[in-house]
Amino acid sequence: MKPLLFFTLIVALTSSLAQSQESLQKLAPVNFSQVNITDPFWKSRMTAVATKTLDACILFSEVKTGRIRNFEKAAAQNGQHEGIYYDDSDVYKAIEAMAYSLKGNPNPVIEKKADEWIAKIAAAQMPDGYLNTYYELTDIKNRWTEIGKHEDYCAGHLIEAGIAYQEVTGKKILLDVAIRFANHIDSVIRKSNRQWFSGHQEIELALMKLYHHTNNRKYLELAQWYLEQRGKGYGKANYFNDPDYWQSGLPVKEQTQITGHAVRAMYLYSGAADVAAVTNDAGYIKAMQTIWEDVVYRNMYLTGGIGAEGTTEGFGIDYDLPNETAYCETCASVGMVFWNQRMNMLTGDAKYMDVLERSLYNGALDGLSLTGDRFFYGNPLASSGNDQRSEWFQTACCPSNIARLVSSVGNYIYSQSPNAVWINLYIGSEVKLPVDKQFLGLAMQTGFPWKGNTSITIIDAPKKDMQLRFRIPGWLKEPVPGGLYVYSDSKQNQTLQISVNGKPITYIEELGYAVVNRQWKKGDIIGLNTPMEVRRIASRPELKQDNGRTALQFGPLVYCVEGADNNQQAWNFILPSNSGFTVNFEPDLLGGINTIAMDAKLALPTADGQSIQIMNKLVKAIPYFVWNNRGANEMQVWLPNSFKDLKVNK
Ligand code: FUB
Ligand code: ZN
Repeated sequence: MKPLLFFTLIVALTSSLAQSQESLQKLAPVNFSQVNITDPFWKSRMTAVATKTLDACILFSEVKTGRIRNFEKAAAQNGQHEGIYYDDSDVYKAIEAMAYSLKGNPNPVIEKKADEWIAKIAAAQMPDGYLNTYYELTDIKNRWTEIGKHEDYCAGHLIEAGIAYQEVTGKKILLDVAIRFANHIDSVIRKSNRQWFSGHQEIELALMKLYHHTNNRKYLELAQWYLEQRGKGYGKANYFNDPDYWQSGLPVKEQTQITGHAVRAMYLYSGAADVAAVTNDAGYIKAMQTIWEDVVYRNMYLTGGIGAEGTTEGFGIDYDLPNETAYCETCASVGMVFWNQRMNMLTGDAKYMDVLERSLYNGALDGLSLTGDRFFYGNPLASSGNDQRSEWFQTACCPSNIARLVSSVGNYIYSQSPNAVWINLYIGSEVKLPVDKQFLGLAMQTGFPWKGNTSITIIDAPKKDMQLRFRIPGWLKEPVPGGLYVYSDSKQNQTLQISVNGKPITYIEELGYAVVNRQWKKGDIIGLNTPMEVRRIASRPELKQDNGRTALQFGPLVYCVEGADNNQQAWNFILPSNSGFTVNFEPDLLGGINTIAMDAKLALPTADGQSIQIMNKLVKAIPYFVWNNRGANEMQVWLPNSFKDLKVNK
């Protein structure tokens, strides 16, 4: 990390902490650039992004589609727009992912490519700061006339990319472009008080990043303005002209239910949380707590995926969560990570991190192949063998979104409050954090997600008492808060065990965190044991699609059965209630995973096809996120308990 960058981060963190003392926000984030990831599980995903996903984004942005050509043409003010009106956003998200990736995987070729793109983007910006290749190449007179056309969404992604690229490389050209565009929006849209809001949310959270980055209140006010424009009846939503589709049926503070397009909702509530954290507006927090319960208690898949409906790419009706047709867009799980982190920072409650971890390891990671160059857009929980990750999509929001999430996973591990450092996710890493003009340095090593043993070594310690707060993973006692899914086995719930220098210690528990307060010493070793075992899960009776079925979880990972491990079939057996499980670490399978072997009963047609024969069979389950890395084949997460619920794939 460059010394200047480090200094800037410390100042930024200290000022955000100072602000948090008088604000409703309990915790300040620890930025990914302060965290050195050493974790084998995450490093291999980050390497896949650095070596393959970014190449795919480059290939498809500048060779196989016209995304980069659009910027060149806009700069030349000549040529036809190629693709869809929101395609600029994919380029910005790819640059953001490149920036994060460059931090851990410096690569002059990637950096040169990003610089080249940035020069083209800058050249395409209009003198008044406007930048959108779709309108620049169609009819510029039509700009800012259709709320649904994603101009502010693209601007938001530009802002995020500009900040990320400057933070990592120190280069400011893209950020300056973004600031000019933000100023344009502020003067043209907000100042004229147009009947306008963001048809696809994103700019709100981006403006809040810009506010923190520049300390210019104008961007906070603009973000707040965008939030307050909702629920006033402006614009016509794409689907059934229903304003709930884009979360504008009611003002944000009056919303109580999750509605509509899932990614839009996640980005909206992330932006609202950011604004509330600064303005202390409890109205937003209250609304979001209610909406969050509506998501997690009634509308979330076990994988942390959201959005059951393909038509609207969004939420359906409560408890209606079909598995095979589950939409569960990768971007929506990425959005769950964003929103839940913010809710955690506002409240200091670990339940949000529990959900974040579920969406991250299951719903989001499933979007990326192990090789890094194939992607799921939707992430169903059952497949009859017709699903396959793609190289790219016509609407290609997901590849660069999962790339930026994976390469910035360091954002979610630690957070800080005055006199406390919070350990939220168990991911091998090193960090050095300012604590009252001194430092706390930590080095974490962990077996997650395969083993529940973690050890944290104190590398630097301030000369005073301070708290470490360790998240007690919620899955030790329940799969999810709110009871949509429950453990259905008779195993005793476990808890986090902590030792310091080999001696077990007691701790107090606050909102799902184990709080340990002491004067830490350099060389102290904290041992954390989060017992992992196979747990059977059932759903609430209202969730009809999972009735009579069981899902399996081991630690933070949801499991599935895939045909590739089971004679190409995953729908032809039942899991009796008395089956035992054996967990095996298989180093050579799918990059090294824990598999679960279980006694199941197969239903096979007899040779004459007239009846069904029952056979005992050892069935193997694998973590859900690694399925479909061996071609298209059958898969299911929810396994039938009895033959009455068996649905054989035809
Ligand atoms: O509209 C931009 C992105 O494309 C959305 O976030 C995704 O759901 C996809 O529709
Ligand atoms: Zn997407």
